[in-house]
Amino acid sequence: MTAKKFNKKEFIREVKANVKALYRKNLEEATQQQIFQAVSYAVKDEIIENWLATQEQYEKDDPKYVYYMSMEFLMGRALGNNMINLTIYDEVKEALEEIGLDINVIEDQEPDAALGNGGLGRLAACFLDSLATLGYPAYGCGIRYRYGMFKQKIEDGYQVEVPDNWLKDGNPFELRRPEYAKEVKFGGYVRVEYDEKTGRNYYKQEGYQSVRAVPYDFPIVGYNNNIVNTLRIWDAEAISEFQLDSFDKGDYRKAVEQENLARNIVEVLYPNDNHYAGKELRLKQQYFFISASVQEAIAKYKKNHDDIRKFYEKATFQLNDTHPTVAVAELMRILLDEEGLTWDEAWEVTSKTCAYTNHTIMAEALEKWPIELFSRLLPRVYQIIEEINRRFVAQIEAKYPGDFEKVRKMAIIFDGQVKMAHLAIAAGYSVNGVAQLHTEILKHQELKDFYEMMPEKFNNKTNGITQRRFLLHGNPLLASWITEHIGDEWITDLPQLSKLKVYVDDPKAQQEFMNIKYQNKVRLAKYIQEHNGIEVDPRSIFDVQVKRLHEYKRQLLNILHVMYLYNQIKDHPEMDFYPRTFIFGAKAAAGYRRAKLTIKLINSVADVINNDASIKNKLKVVFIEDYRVSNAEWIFAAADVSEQISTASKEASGTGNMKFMLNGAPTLGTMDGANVEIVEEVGKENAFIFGLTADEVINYEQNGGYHPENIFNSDQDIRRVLMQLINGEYAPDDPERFREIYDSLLNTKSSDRADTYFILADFRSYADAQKRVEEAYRDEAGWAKMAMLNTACSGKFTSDRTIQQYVDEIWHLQKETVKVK
Ligand code: GPQ
Repeated sequence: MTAKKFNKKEFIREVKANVKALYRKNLEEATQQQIFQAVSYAVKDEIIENWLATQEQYEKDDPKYVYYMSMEFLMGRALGNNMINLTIYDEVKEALEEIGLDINVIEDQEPDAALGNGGLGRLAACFLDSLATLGYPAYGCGIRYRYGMFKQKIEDGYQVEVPDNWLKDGNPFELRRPEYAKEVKFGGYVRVEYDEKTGRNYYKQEGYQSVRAVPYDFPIVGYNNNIVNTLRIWDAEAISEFQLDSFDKGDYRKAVEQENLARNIVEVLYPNDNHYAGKELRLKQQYFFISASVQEAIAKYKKNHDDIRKFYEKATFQLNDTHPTVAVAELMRILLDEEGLTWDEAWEVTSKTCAYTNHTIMAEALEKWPIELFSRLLPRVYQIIEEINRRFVAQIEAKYPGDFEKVRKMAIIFDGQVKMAHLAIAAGYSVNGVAQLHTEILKHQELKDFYEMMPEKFNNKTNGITQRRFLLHGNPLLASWITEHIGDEWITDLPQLSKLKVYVDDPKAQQEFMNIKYQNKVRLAKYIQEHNGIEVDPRSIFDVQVKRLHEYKRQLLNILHVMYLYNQIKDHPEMDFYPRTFIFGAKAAAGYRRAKLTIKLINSVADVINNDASIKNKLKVVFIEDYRVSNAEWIFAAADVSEQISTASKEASGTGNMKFMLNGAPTLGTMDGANVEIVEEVGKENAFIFGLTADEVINYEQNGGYHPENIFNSDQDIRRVLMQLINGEYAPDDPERFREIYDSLLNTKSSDRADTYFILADFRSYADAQKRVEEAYRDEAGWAKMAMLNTACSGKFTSDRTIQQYVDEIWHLQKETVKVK
């Protein structure tokens, strides 16, 4: 299983040749960006043989593939990761040094492939890495957005969104594959023809508009195993006029409309996380990439199989949340209208092919499309969903005779809406949540009726992360230290990290471990100085909350607590207080007003505190601009404390929590999502747990009885902090600026319950937990042990384990091996 030998001389020669061929320049004249391109093409050359060999091997073995269908793949940078997985990172580093180049600077030229919002998109990227590393045949199927997740600038404390023109310098790793282009049709109407001979109705979409879907392939390099899978993302091009039906030829207006459709459809990623906005263009995006991907999966199957009724033996579709659920109906459409199967035959194939992952219980994330919009845009697909619904409702009625409530709650089409989750559950053979607690809540609360009707479909797959990116690449010092102590098998077998447990009481090992943490803090401090102009002390506790900005994730609880600490220090200047740096990183959806105001609040508090010389640098607050995969790798490596403080029951899993743990940062968190399992692995004494439990939260939500105003009235510290939101303490120029946040916590006049996310309920126990963090940190040996135990116990949270469970319990794929020639 060893990769091809790396030839340094040859590599340098190629980099130089690439600079010439691409830019007609010698190395000395080239910019760092140009050198990045040249190096990337040289690395791509190392990949291409394996890519070919893998696809040949698959062709020969005719395995079953998983098609991971996702609106988002948050890949981050490719160059560093590809070098890591090819196991040529150190060699390339040396080669570049030889010609006077710094690999870090070269890597830093690459824009992140930010084709995703947050956890859901990054999970998809980690899964692709694990699939290739474990040797499972897989395609990632998605959209090649021209503009990915916006870049975040902070101006006067406010978030400003800047377009992410990630393709402007060209993308060295992608491969355009026009030979696999597909036509995707929108709108028009359905004509039904009865065929006397077969006695069947035939359905034809007419008067439609179409776009040409053109795939771009990205190599997904497995770790040290010669396997290269493919991420296939679709671009939209206009159908050129000579391809138009003779009927449409010369229809100028239609030609222009089709061109606009093509231009708009892949223009931009919707920047919403855990939130459904119901935009027509979003549904177009969904159908666009799904239709193209399903067509391609079928075409691939038919190349060497005759019986389409056995399609599911060679392909399975994993639907990453409900966003790709239209795949169910599109597969039915092709099987019925193009392959000529009967309904029952088509349904058998579809329901053995599709599986669904749920990633949230947040009500505002549930996708429900108005039937008017849906049927206008996808007339034939809508007809098919109506029929799926008719049959499903009949099943419900058969099982629960006379119980109309069941139909009301479970139907796929109801109240003028198509409910995508219901479609995914009714049609799929598997429904999974992403952490134990989350799956239990699905089974017994959110999807209770579905679980009662079809319990066999439900299962849990606790999320995971790839250690190749988030330790081996992101934290090279710790990675080397671990390898020195326990060997390098952890790179593909993360539970090996438990072997580190014998070192947790060893003073020398403790010191080395904490020294590495310190160096990573220095690296981050430099980054913060360069990007934020704020000086932070690497000896202070780095207390970090990085994730999307959302009310349920409660960045507000964190910053209110910082305001409280500041009050304490001001009141008691002599108080013994261990210096703390509170680090935030978060993008808010462009249209999420309250989230954006929270960013302003964090920056306003930072301004006051960071500029108050009287507190002698005991407190610093930093908001890292443009939090994304590439800077995340450095942030996790440098963290002392991992803030995972969502309202219990609301965070389906979390995956950032796992990246912190892997890098030796204990969790300060609620018993929510995968935090529960983190505590299970590392022990309660090696985490800082606080707050209401999921059951308590759900009980309040269902039965009432929560009164934040009572807390406000009885706790003077809390009252004071809240008053500071409206007395101009942090907004002298506009004391009303943060009124909305204040009102959200106390005012029941607003439509929803005051303090929807139980911030006041959890404030005291959060502050107590923070106190425990401080005490624990003062005990150097104790802290080192705790940090090391977090790394040592993080083995469960590799995405390799998650993927193996998907393979064993859902997909049933066979492992492939590829030899190099
Ligand atoms: N998640 Cl529905 C997202 O990142 N975006 C979404 O739109 C939805 C879910 C997250 C979820 O909030 C986290 O708890 C999970 O860890 C993550 O998906 C991956 O499952």
